[in-house]
This record gives sequence, structure tokens and C-alpha cells, in this order.
Amino acid sequence: MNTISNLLTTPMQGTRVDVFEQIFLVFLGLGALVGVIVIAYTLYNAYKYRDTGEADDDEDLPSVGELPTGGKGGKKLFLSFGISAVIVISLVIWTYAMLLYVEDPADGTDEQAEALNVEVTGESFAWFFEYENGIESTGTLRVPADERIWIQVTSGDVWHAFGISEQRVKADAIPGEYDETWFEAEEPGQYEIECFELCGEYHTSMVGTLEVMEPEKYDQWMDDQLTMSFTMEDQNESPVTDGYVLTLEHQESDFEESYTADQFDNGSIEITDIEQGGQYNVSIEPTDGQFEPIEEQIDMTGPVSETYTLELDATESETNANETNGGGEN
Ligand SMILES: [Cu+2]
Repeated sequence: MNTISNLLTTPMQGTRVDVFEQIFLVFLGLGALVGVIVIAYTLYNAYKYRDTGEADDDEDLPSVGELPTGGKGGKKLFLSFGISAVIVISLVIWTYAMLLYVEDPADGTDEQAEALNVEVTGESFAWFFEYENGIESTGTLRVPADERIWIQVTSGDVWHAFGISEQRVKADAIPGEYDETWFEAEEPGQYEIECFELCGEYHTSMVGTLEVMEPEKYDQWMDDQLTMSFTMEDQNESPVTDGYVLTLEHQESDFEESYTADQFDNGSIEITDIEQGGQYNVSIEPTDGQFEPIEEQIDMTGPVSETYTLELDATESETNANETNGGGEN
């Protein structure tokens, strides 16, 4: 009883694994206790009222056909029913509170908005993950350890069910709907993701991996995903080191940066200060009119590596040639 009152008064916390383990242990402990008491009391009475072969002159001895009145004017009966009722009602309330916590541990706070949110899509027969920053991954969900992760689960075709048994996670994946749940993995490592809804021929192979990483390693991985590499080449595939400026503009945020040719290393640049995936406009402008400008759109869902061929502008180079010639003549 003491354990239950403690559990009732302490604020809810912990992972799903903790919660379900606590519920299991409390039910196991109380069930075992009640079992021991009932069996011990039965054995005690069986021994006490055993047939000794001698007639007993105990007045309390019930006779055949007599209804039991309950010992001591019904006190025993009242007490046992009373205690049982208290135990059962406490268990119901406590379990219900625990399950409410599992349903919504954020409890109206904006904790969820600040947490790591990942959209999970099941589509025959694989799992696809999209982070809030637009980075995508197929088959493997990478998350930092010791952090609450919220997932919004949906399906691209038929009904599936997303589940990670070791993290006590399960959510329906239904087209057009989002089923939201959360988990918090304490131990770095790999855990199996399975589909728990018979969805077709390759249902059993619809598996994935939850990779729980040390937070620093996760940050490093995410930084690597948010990296763009650009290389400028001429028609002969030799690096171009001069005469252009590259502008990178994010369509959904105010990120806009320009990189001049001298910021490139032998015609290549690696841009690592990007914080958002998604749609980017890339434009490469010649600084002295030597090349054709390039306009491109990039949908960043992971590390980007692009090579652009800078074509000599035919008209410009002719003009340049004429100008140079003209200059020479003068
Ligand atoms: Cu499935």
C-alpha cells in the first residue's frame, strides 16, 4: 500500500519502458501477495479444522446446511471486502493515471514543440522518416539517446502499424491520418522496427532499424546531413577557380549566402552552416561575364553534392576577344 501511495503522489516521469515495467511489477507484486495470503489462509484453516477422529464440542462448529454468518458478527467479511475494494480502486486510478501520462507526457506544455519530431511514413514495404528540418532517411531512424522523440505516423498506401517492441512503441499507419506517439531511448544501440499490420506479400520484410546514438554523435550525423558541396568545372572537367559567385537561398527561411570564387578551394566548396533542409535556389553568376549564368533548384533531404559545368559564354567571349584585339591595335 505504501508503494502505491508513493507512486500516486510522486510526479509522473520516465520512459514508456519504465511506465509499463512499473505497471507490470505492481500487478505482479500485489497478485503474488494476494495469492500467498489466500493460499496460506486456506492451508491454515484446512489444518486447523482437520478431522482428528475425535468429536469436537466447539459450539461454533457449523452444522450441515447452516449459512455462514461471517466471523465476529461479519467484521471479517467487511474487513476483507473493504481492503480488497481499496486495493482494486487504487490500482484502477493509478494505472489510469499512468496510461494518461503515456498518452500525453507533455500535458499541455510546449515541450513537444521543442522536442525532436519525426514524421514516419509506412509504404509497402518500407519505413520512411522525415525530420522537421527536412532531412529524410529510409529504413533507419536515427535519434539521440535520453531525449523524448515524438513521431507522427502515417501511411502512403495501405494500413500498416509502426512498432518498436523494445521501446514499447506502436502506432497505426493509416493513409490520410496521423497517429502520434513518443518514446525515449536510454541506451544507445540498434532496435528493430517492425510492421504490426498484415499489409501484403512482403509484410514480414517490412522492417527497419532504430539507431539510438550518443547525443554528440547524433548532432555530428545531423550536421553531415546538412552539408552542401559544390564543384565548378569547365568543359574539360578541370576545376574553375575564378570568375563566379554562387548564391544559396532557402525558399522557406531567410537564409541567403553568397560565396565568391576565392572562398572555393580549387573550384570546390563545402558549406556546413546550413540548418534547414528543403528547397534551395542556387544561382551561379559570372563576375566578369565569362560564363553562362546557372539557375537551379535543389531539394535538400540529405547531404548535397553538385558539380556544375561552367560553359563559356559564346557571345561574351567573342566580345572579350574583340575588345582585347581592339585594345591591342590601339
Ligand atoms: Cu506493413
